[in-house]
Amino acid sequence: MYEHVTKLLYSVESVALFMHINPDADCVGSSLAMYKYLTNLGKKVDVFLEPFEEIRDNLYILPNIEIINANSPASNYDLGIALDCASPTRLGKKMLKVLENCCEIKISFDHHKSYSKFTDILVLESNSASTTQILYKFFKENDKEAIDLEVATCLYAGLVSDSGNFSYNSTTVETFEVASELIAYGVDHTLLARVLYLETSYNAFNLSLRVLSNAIFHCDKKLAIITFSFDDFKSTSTKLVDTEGIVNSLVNVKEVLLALSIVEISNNEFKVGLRSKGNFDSSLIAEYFGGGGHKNASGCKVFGSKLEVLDKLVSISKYYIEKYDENL
Ligand SMILES: [Mn+2]
Repeated sequence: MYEHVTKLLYSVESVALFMHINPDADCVGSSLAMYKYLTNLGKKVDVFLEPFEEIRDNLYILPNIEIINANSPASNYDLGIALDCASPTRLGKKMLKVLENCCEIKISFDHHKSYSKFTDILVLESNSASTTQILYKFFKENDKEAIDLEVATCLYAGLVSDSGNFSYNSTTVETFEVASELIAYGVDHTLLARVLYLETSYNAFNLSLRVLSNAIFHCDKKLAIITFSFDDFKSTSTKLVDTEGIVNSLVNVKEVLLALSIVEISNNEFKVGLRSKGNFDSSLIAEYFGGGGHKNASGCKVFGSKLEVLDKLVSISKYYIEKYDENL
């Protein structure tokens, strides 16, 4: 099913891999898995992340993470591959230019429901729990021998984290099949689940105490919201990356259907993370504000004062919650 991409991969010598801004475990996992796999096939591979973008501490558990941005971009690559990037803006301004100007052929591997095409070739499977799930099938069909423990570990990292530890709606029979085949390579799945999905730093724990104690609920507790202000970050010595996962505590409340995390990133600019349960499609709300993602996990940016942003988000969320209740 991937013959055209397979043929292309065999014919190239130099490859540049591109990650998305604010990289998560699926993005880093798919990039490092692709890096090791192609290196095992004898290709020359560079991995790029937009300058000044931060990689979360817990991702340093992944093999070969030090090669990210180890080289500056060369003037010419046979192939450029974007991983887990749903739109060109997700690459960051500088890296989008490198992909556009320095790569002869461009491919994208992605699994986002809302996707805007920006490469010559697109491998998009929106039913896949993670980008790494697609990559595993591709690697297996292409040259199984080049999959080793490091490749399997990076693939599993994306799988466990993007599937919400195999609990989101996107987790399918295929997800479990891929997981079991990866574990057969000797992947330490207990360690990956703990470090990538469950564990938090002491400072991030304090940040969560602060914001969760101020959580607000609407629509008979079906909608829950937490907000992170500059002040919250300052008093707990934390940053944007430390907000990751805190919203899950809210969606885990029995009554909650939709949980929002609203993070102040600059004046009048807020990053919103949405988490939902079951069939409630949070990405519809994210798309309304120009963002996107998956049914149970999505994101967007909303502009305006804190009150305006809250007002807008609450009213759109209420609309979708009422619509969902009507259809039950
Ligand atoms: Mn992903």
